[in-house]
Amino acid sequence: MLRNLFKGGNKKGIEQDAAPEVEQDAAPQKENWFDRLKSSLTKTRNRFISQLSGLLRVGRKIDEELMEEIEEILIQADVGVETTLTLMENVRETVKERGLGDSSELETVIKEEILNLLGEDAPLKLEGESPYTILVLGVNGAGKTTTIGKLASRFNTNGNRVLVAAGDTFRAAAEDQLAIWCERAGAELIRGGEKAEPASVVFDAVHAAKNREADVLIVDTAGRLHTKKPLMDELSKIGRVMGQAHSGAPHEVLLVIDGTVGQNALMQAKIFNEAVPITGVAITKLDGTAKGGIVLAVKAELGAPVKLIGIGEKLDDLRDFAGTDFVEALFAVEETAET
Ligand SMILES: Nc1nc2c(ncn2[C@@H]2O[C@H](COP(=O)(O)OP(=O)(O)OP(=O)(O)O)[C@@H](O)[C@H]2O)c(=O)[nH]1
Ligand SMILES: [Mg+2]
Repeated sequence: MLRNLFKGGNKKGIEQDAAPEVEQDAAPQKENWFDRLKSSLTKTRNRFISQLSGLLRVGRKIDEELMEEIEEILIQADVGVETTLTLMENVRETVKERGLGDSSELETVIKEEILNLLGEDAPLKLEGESPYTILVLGVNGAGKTTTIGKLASRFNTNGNRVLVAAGDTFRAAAEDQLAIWCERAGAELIRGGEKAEPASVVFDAVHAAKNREADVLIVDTAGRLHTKKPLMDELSKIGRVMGQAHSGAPHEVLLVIDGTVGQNALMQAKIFNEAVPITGVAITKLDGTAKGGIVLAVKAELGAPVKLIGIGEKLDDLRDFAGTDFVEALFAVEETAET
């Protein structure tokens, strides 16, 4: 069964005891979508593209010196050394193939090659045997719980019955924070209490989701440092327990990365990927960071696509990642700079 996450759906008799506080009017929101994305990328654009465009629009000759200047800008914008070198290698090849000589023609090639690097869009879809299970992980404060709240709200709005498991039993306040999000999102919360064993809370939650015929179960986990081996082992255990309780689970392993951390977050991500293989990445806090270049590096360095981006703290500030829109927003010309 395939339940589309973003197109409407019927409510299938779900009780709606807590309507999201941020109610949206779909049409105007769609209109504003690109502007919101564009404005949330302002700092990254200033750091990265404005410099790049300045370099490319002066009609310079394409030569090694120019290529190296571009590389420097990309690295400074948190695209990372490895990804920058790969990207620019591809740019050089395309320039050669097309016999380009003037720098004004480079912007298009760079955009194309960024899109190649990002790969196909891979939005989160609910498919397979229900309940569809999503395990959410990441370092402390990355934005896991907030992203879960936003996601739960979207699923609920689209007519899916949503359960959320409070797998973060580490901090007393964690369950309460999740409970508030669940109430806003119209999702049911399965909790085990402070200091309960996370894997056993999650095991119970998978069974509850099956018994209640939920469409989706989202599992919150405590933030953890990638260097803490026992905590990483605990994550592996949660993943295993989910698989024992429900075939194919976890269907999605969503790593939440704080966009303001930049390149360091990728190092952490690689270790999470070893504990539980990641199927997708959500990058949060892209609003207000100049380090958005990290988005370009995720697929190339982790092998998992960026599926979601967070551009604010509100319920509707979560977007499907769409490569073309992202690149267009990143390279958008600032209208305000004209006068
Ligand atoms: N500006 C902005 N803030 C965000 C975004 N996503 C999350 N935050 C904020 O980041 C802070 C941490 O978010 P949480 O969701 O609690 O993070 P967490 O990963 O669950 O944290 P722990 O459970 O403590 O590991 C909160 O203040 C959120 O409001 C985003 O996309 N943009
Ligand atoms: Mg949390």
